[in-house]
Amino acid sequence: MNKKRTSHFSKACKVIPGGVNSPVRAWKSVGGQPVFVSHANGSKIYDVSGKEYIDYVLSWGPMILGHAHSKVSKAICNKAMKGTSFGAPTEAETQMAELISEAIPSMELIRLTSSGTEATMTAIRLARGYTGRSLIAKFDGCYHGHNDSLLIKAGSGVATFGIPGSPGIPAGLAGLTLSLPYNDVDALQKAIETHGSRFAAIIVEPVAGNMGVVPPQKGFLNKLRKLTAKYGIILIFDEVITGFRFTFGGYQNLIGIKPDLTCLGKIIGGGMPVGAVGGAKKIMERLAPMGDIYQAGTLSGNPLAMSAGLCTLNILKTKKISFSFSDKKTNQLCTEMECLFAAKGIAVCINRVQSMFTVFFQPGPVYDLKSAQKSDTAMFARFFHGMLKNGIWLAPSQFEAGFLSFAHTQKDIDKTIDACSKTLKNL
Ligand code: KE4
Repeated sequence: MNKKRTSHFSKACKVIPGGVNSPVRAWKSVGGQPVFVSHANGSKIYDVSGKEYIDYVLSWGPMILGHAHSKVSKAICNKAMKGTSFGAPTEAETQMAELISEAIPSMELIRLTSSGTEATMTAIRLARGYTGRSLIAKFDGCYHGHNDSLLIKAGSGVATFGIPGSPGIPAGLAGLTLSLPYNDVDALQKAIETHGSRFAAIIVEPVAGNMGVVPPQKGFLNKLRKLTAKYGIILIFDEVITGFRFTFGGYQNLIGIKPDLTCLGKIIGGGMPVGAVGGAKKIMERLAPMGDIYQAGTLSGNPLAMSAGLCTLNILKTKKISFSFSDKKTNQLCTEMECLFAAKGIAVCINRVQSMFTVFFQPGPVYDLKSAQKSDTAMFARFFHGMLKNGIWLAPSQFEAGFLSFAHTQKDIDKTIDACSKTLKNL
């Protein structure tokens, strides 16, 4: 183990719980000590010993243009010279809201926050306040940030409501959330017909990324939209990952489904802290100070986050036609990895949606949390460490998504395939 690495981690553990500021960074599910990063550029990330890796985590999605994009970094620096936060309205926030609303028309009014968690927390409070109802539903394996109402363990079946997914969450609150199997239209139908008009909202990742990549099956989201509309239930699309990942807009643009509220994050901040909740005017105008449902944030719409985000979105806007560019690379990467695994007789199921993918260590198919959990996580961990050794930085968990950026080159793909071939030799 690299000495520098261990000293960084042991030092961190003395003053930060688990040595990290977000649990997944601690590598608990793959073992070993986490690598400390010194810097990154384009598709590459460098650890404190100077080792270079091709990065497929991209800070969990935001870095779609690649790290330290010259225009984005310059935008942040220029803005920083003029002050970093004012706690007063700025034009950039209006420009951001206009750009998002232009790209995602269902977001008629938008409130900016500093994280995806705040965005989904606000969406849930807004839905409850607007409908006057308390129950909400989510889907097993979908993650929406660490809000008390959404960090719950599914009860068994569609009748039993959730239990706290973490100590510190009152059972009474968890008991207001029902968690259903993703892609299970029958369970959804049954739950809504049983509780229908008691639900304030149903929140969904339109493409799930937090159990590994699990695309929506045909008809699932349409059914969800139909049933929620029928019972006056607020449909919330959590597009924190998918927003501006597949197109200049949301996944909703590609499938033609209009949710009532949408949550964004990650890409719209260009690597700076950001979140956004937006939707139908009649709902959003209930937010203070226009309405009576309270929500706030010292750094919401922060000038640096706006400059990084606006720069990123404006560049993506010009790339509109070539989003498929990174999709082609993802397809090539996944197809060639599939061939390598098959040649070794190792069963994998690679789920992908355009530029996001997950290699599940199992024959598949993987279409919900239960099926995802059949994966051989020990084998994944060995693959993770093997690829790391061969200069490839994958997400340190079987149940996360891998991402490509516009900075990933053909050479990166070729090197990754080569690294995969080397890794499989010793798997
Ligand atoms: P943040 O509060 O971390 O900005 O966003 C929460 C969130 C909301 N919705 C979705 C669909 C998300 O994926 C996330 C956060 N994603 C995780 C990784 N899958 C962030 C990584 C981490 O927790 O460190």
